[in-house]
Amino acid sequence: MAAPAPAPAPPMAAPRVGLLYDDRMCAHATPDGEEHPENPERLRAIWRKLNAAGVASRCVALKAKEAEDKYIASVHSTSHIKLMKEISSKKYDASRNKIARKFNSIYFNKGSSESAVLAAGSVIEVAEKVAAGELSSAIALVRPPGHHAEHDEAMGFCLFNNVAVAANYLLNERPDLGIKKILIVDWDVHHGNGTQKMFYNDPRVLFFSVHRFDYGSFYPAEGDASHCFIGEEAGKGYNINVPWEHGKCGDTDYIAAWDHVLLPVTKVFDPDIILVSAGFDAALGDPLGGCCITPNGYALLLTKLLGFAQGRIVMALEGGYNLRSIANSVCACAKVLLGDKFTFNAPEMQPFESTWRVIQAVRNELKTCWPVLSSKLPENVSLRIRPSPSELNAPSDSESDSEDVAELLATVASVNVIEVAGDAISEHLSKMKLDDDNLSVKTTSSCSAAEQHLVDSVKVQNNASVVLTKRISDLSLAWRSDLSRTDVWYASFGSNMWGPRFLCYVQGGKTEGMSIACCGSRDTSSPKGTMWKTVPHRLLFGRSSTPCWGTGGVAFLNPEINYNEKSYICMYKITLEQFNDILFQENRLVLEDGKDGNVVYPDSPLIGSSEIKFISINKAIHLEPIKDSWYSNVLYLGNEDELPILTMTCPASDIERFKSGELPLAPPSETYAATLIRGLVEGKQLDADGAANYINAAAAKGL
Ligand code: Q9C
Ligand code: ZN
Repeated sequence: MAAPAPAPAPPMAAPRVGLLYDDRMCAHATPDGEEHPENPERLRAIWRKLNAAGVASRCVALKAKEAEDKYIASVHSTSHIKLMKEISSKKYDASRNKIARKFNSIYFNKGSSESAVLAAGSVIEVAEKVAAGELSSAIALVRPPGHHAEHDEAMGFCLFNNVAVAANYLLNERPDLGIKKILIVDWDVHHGNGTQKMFYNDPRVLFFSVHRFDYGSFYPAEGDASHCFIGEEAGKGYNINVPWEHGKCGDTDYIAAWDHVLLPVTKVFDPDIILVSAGFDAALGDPLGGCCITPNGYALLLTKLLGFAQGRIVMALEGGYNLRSIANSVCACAKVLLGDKFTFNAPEMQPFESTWRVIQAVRNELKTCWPVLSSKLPENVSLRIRPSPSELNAPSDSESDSEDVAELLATVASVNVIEVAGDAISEHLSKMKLDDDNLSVKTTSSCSAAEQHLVDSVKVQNNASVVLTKRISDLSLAWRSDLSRTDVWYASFGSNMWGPRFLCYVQGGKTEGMSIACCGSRDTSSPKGTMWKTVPHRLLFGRSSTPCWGTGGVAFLNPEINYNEKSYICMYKITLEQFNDILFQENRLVLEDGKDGNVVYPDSPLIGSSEIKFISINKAIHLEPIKDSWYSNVLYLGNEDELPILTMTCPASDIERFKSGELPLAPPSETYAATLIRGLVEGKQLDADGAANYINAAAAKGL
């Protein structure tokens, strides 16, 4: 007799998903209707979308609730609570705006106090219901946001730290609910500085923040957003930062951080509930974030969290400033919580090489606290090179590409139709292709020498600001060791044609005629070769004085090729790391820290490997960050020995300004000219008269 067909599994009870929306949190707005990214339309746009998509009606509707002072007081000072609760009253009518200006990125109006108290209370409300099992999970659509708010300070559009207040409420006020360990996942594009500080030595709260860091320059631009900040005392290991080096990070980068950092640790930590500081400003199309998580990307990140804490997830809105993006992203998340299955139309994509490097650095920092992070990551992973500076500089909210983004958003919003379970998707996405080209990164650690150098140089100092500098500089080690493995030809057409003068940029010091000493490169090894050439570019002398050579012009090369011209260049084979240090010195970007003569190099390279690629395609790269300097243009002069020849000059737009007289043309000073001549003579390119004629002719000829 044939076995009877197995009965179909009984359908799982539909999850009860709380959805908190309350118009009263739209009261907080700019005082005189000025435009602001953090505005009431954000909540309304999300609410409209959830209703239009039929999602709101599938959730349990919740209303906002005020937070009691004593709960807010678990993370904020009494004076801060008092000010935030009174700032909207008549008493402050005359001083409100002035007080707002004393904070960093804050406005207040007559509705701010009520919205702020409701935002904090609402996260408590939903967290309590999820912890109690009344709801499976919940989304609190709150504003003002919270994660930048500090103990005694409003900051970054945030008045009270809503998520921190709710976490403390569960831990301290409700032992009956049995919540002993909380995971806070902060996927807002900005670092959750407030939350980090509030739980920095508290092992009951594992705080995980993934954010743009950009070597310390992205808001809030504090060094404590770096991966080196892992918590203190009992809380050591319970603070995890994943600091992106640049924008344009998207689904795969975040998924890599989940798969290789957050999830392994979460599995060991085994939280009782997960609170998500759910900003959506890392979404594709966000005007502030510059990243590109799609709604389905958020859905996947959330799906991966649902496997922990018995699915008890509370999402609290933080940032997110593109109305379409946040509406679609929240909608996708709500569907995940409701149990919808979805497909991920994964295009062929890989994480950035910087993502891989950051993940390695994070794991390395935390591996003693979380041994699960000491496992070996796959080697020979195929990675995307970082976006070029021009790609990164292209503002994502500009008129020019807003249409493209709108189109993209429409597409990603429409692929929400629903077939395959999250697991298959995640497997597909987290699978990194084995290397088949030359973009692979070696996973062996090769920064130890540089690291040691840095450790030595900071050992003698022990104040907090120095520690911060050290911490930030730790990140620069990654690019330094990377770029130390690439060689380029640096070509000089000016005083650096004379070897001893060039060596000052490598070894430090000064030679005859120079009024200022150079600090040198961090790697002081001598060039691996020297070679002369001529190039079809016009040599000119412009500007009226230089700090190093005094009165008189400095040499430039017209970036445009002109076959009637012939200029001499002396090329030095150096590492790309040294090239950046020379670029820094030429443009006076190296800061001297007066006290003990220490020098501080910029934390990020101007020319990395992907810029090299970009330059060789586009022949030149105008470096926006130093556009008001002399040599903000790196010009590609072809290859020698398979290595690119790079020089530094002014951008083409300066040539126009030289022509119009807006920038002065000026002959070189005598000492400066003598140095160039000496270079040409000692380099055996011309005899003394010939060299003098060459320089004089270039100086005398109009443009
Ligand atoms: N140059 C949240 O997303 N930007 N806050 C200030 C100053 C402030 C973001 C820029 C961004 C705050 C919750
Ligand atoms: Zn943000």
